[in-house]
Amino acid sequence: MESESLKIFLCHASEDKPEVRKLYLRLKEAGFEPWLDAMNLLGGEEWRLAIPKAVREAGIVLVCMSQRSTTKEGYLQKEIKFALDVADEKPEGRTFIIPVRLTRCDIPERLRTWQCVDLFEEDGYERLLLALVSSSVGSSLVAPPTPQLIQKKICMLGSFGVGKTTLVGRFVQGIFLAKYLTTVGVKIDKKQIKIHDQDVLLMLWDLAGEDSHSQVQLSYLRGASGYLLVCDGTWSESLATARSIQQRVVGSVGEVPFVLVVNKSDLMDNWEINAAELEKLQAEGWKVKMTSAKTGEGVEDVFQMLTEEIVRPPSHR
Ligand SMILES: Nc1nc2c(ncn2[C@@H]2O[C@H](COP(=O)(O)OP(=O)(O)OP(=O)(O)O)[C@@H](O)[C@H]2O)c(=O)[nH]1
Ligand SMILES: [Mg+2]
Repeated sequence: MESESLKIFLCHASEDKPEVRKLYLRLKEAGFEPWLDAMNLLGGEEWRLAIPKAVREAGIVLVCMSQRSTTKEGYLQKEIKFALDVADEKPEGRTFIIPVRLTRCDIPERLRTWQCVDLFEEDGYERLLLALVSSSVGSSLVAPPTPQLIQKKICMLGSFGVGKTTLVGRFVQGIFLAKYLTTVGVKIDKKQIKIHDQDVLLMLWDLAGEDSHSQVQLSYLRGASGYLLVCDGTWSESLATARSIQQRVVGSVGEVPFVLVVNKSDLMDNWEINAAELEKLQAEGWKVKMTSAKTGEGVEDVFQMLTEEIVRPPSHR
């Protein structure tokens, strides 16, 4: 996450530890700062003191439960009570607790006022990420939220290795990530921009790229206002993959604004994608833009272009 990550306290019973540990690792990958006693407690630190401190410092508490744990009396119950007390001190309307069901089970009475997420459902994890991202607005913003601020979710889609993560790194942090570290699952970042005097907070969902073994997980597109379809100018096959992804997006979520990003424009000597091919796509109505995450060429423009497309009323597109 940009600037400061959202701190997430994972409240759970020992029976659910293996499941919760998996959730902890996924949330860490996604750019959050989860807190799980087994992972975060330093040896010798007094856990009875450390836990209330961690709950108080958390931006959000996930109360993880299952059939196994909801019937059990014990520390989980104490943690829930403590989290509820802290929640009482939070400003009205602020999401502080999200009950998370790991398996189908009854939700304890006192947690029923909070919107629950079912992790066992097929798109449970994506729903949880959405809830976390919307609740983190205000906790780690570039500027304090204003009533004029609108929030838009944008996904980065394309083949593996085309530069999705590097483009986000250039745009958000202004740096070039030379080392290739493939993205696992999803990584979320934020950046606030201005479009015609309108402040827009972009939630950037950088997804794992597509390869011969795995397709882009389109369930992550839920709630997205638009996407950057990235290909690598030095690799013509990545354009074919981009076209195939775009068709699948239309088939699964319908027409969503997008811009085709032809990245690595600094490597013109090894260029494979020809201009005629791109002109053909433009003639079909595609928005196409060349970028280099290395030099920064076109990077700001492409995010700006997509956001303009998103905030413009559909009749003006
Ligand atoms: N020369 C050059 N290299 C780039 C550019 N953009 C990305 N790269 C390099 O390409 C490699 C892959 O970049 P990533 O951003 O990790 O690619 P990705 O699309 O996120 O890949 P996956 O996460 O595996 O889907 C890295 O070594 C980057 O440094 C660019 O514009 N120019
Ligand atoms: Mg990546």
